[in-house]
Amino acid sequence: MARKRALITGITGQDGSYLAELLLGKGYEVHGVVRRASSFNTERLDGIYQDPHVPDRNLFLHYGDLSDSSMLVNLIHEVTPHEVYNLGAQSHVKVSFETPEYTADVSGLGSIRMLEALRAARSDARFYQASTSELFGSTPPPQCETTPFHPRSPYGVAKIYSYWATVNYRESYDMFAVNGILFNHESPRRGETFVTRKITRAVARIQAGLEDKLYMGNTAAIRDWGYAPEYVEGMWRMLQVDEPDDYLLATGVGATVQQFIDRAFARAGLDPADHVEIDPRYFRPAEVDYLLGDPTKASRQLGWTAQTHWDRLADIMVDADVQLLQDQLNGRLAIR
Ligand code: NAP
Ligand code: F7E
Repeated sequence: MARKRALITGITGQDGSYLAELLLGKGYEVHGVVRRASSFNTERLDGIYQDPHVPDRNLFLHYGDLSDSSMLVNLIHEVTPHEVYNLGAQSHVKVSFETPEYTADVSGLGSIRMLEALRAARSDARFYQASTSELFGSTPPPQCETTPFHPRSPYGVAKIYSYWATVNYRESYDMFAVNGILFNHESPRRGETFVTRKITRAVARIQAGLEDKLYMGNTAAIRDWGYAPEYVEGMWRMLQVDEPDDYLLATGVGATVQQFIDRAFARAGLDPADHVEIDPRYFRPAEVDYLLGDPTKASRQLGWTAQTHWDRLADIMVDADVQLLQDQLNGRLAIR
């Protein structure tokens, strides 16, 4: 059988990089959309080129942007993918309050541009939309696939548009289009300004004596944090079933930001009381207080279950950031 081709928007992000590795390992030809930037932005893909077990010759990167519909149309014609994973987004909730229109354009309209490109090409590719627990916003937990939405940020509002666009194209045009409603998932590749990575990176720097203080926003918020490599496996499974449907991925276990802080500092033998301070700059105009997912449907129908909960995740991320910093410091010493 011919090799399957997958197209990933957001391939340079946390999830895109893990998904690319997963699909290459399964023998896919992987195509990714990369934004032009003034400095390298493909760092998370470096492992693919360095790992002899991952066939990088099957990875193809294309310059593009979710705001550029003609580019997306041309790309669909060129790649003729079997599967499309729309992971590209302005994905930072706090930043979305400062860039609401841009966030709506990329994280909202971007999905319609991709769906229209597929429709124009009469493609029968299976389409995955990166939906989010931010859709639930202020609706109390536990949240499942039928829980009403009440987004609390321009990011959540943009993503709700993409959620319904995906449902609508499935119903209107008989497309295999699905939403993965993913709760927070993290890893050593998490962007440095999301809360878990901000904490674990600071822990490493405080332990090394490079910093002394960590300034935080609302540490009472509760999140259901899982491990990103497990979640991309769930995305792939959503496109392998017979009938398209929407699924929620979560661990079913929640913790406060404060609990994550305590665990991360303890892992490095530090006391957070000596280092953590609250800075109102990190508060949001509207907060999502409590997210806790019920992943029963994914467990029953996809055979997917999260293996890593927030406490083990904190350990993994602290260890990785401590190691990363050591490597960087050693490199700097070597250059001198
Ligand atoms: P991420 O690390 O922030 O990656 C976002 C990706 O989107 C990056 O590759 C980024 O490119 C790309 N991108 C940004 N603006 C773009 C544009 N205008 N055109 C094309 N690509 C653009 O996010 P992530 O954590 O991997 O999340 C992947 C997706 O899942 C996102 O859609 C996010 O909203 C959603 N999601 C994430 C979580 C989570 O907890 N991680 C949970 C639910 C849903 P650059 O590298 O050039 O910036
Ligand atoms: O915040 C609180 C903050 O920015 C988590 C994105 O991947 O997951 C992510 O969105 C919580 C919030 O993620 C700081 O107020 C306290 O309550 O790590 P975060 P998020 O907003 O949950 C969802 C599912 C997505 O879809 C998004 O794309 O932590 N918090 N102090 C802080 N957050 C940050 N970033 N920085 C702080 O200093």
